[in-house]
Amino acid sequence: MTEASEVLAALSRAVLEGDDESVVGLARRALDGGLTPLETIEQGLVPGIRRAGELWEEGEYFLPELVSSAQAMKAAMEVVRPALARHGGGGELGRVVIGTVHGDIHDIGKTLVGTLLAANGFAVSDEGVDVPLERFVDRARELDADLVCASALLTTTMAEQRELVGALRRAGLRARVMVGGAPASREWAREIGAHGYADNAVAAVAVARRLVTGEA
Ligand code: B12
Repeated sequence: MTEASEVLAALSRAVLEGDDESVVGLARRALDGGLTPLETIEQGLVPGIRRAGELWEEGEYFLPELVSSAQAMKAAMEVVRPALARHGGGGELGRVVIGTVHGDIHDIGKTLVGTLLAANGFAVSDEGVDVPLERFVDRARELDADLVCASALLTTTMAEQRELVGALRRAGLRARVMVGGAPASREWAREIGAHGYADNAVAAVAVARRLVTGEA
């Protein structure tokens, strides 16, 4: 095994085991060793947290273990995020409001999407988790947002994405809507009248760019 694949495997394991002490050192080692922040996240951290979710679904993990894995993932993200955000930009591509919908506290994917959008030239206002519809609408109005991004990780909260499309339309705002999160899909986005969907943060940047520039 190469040093890179070793450190990525160790990162996945540390997230899976909820080892938030080793995970921080390993994340630094990955970056110092030349892995990009995205490689570190997508090939190291994400497989670990996804596996934790599978074990939870299979009844092997209980909620405390899932919470520990999420904490380890977040600790590592704190190390990787500054490197990811470094490129920055002046927000010249457009103004984005992003949040996780009401009733939902999953924030790892949403924060990753927001960070990558900011790193690629969007001015991003991250409203956090459990964001009520009115807050999305108010912020979109205040900022004259080009794009509103809504994350939902639960089948029970994804309906909020539909409500959001309607609420923004009723408010007469011009902002386009992009949705995402594990239960969402292209078909779902089409069904609820959202303008865009992406299943990962890199694709989200490409879709956002297309939505605000109007390019195909
Ligand atoms: C970590 C985790 C938690 C952590 C969250 C910690 C945190 N601060 O975020 C904790 C332990 C707190 C948690 C709690 C719960 N969870 Co949970 N959780 C997960 C888990 C394992 C991983 C999610 C994650 O962070 N993935 C890593 C990130 C990087 O990926 P992502 O979120 O999918 O995001 C990517 C894409 O989806 C996309 N994306 C995300 N958002 C957006 C937005 C836009 C606009 C776009 C374009 C793209 C996009 O880009 C991201 C980056 O590539 C998932 C399993 C899974 N496979 O998703 C379950 C999962 C989502 N949880 C689940 C459940 C049931 C719960 C609880 C209800 C459990 C309980 N009984 O209390 C609670 C819900 C509490 C609430 N009200 O929200 C279920 C949902 C089942 C369902 N179909 O509804 C899942 C699927 C687990 C499972 N397999 O059953 N959870």
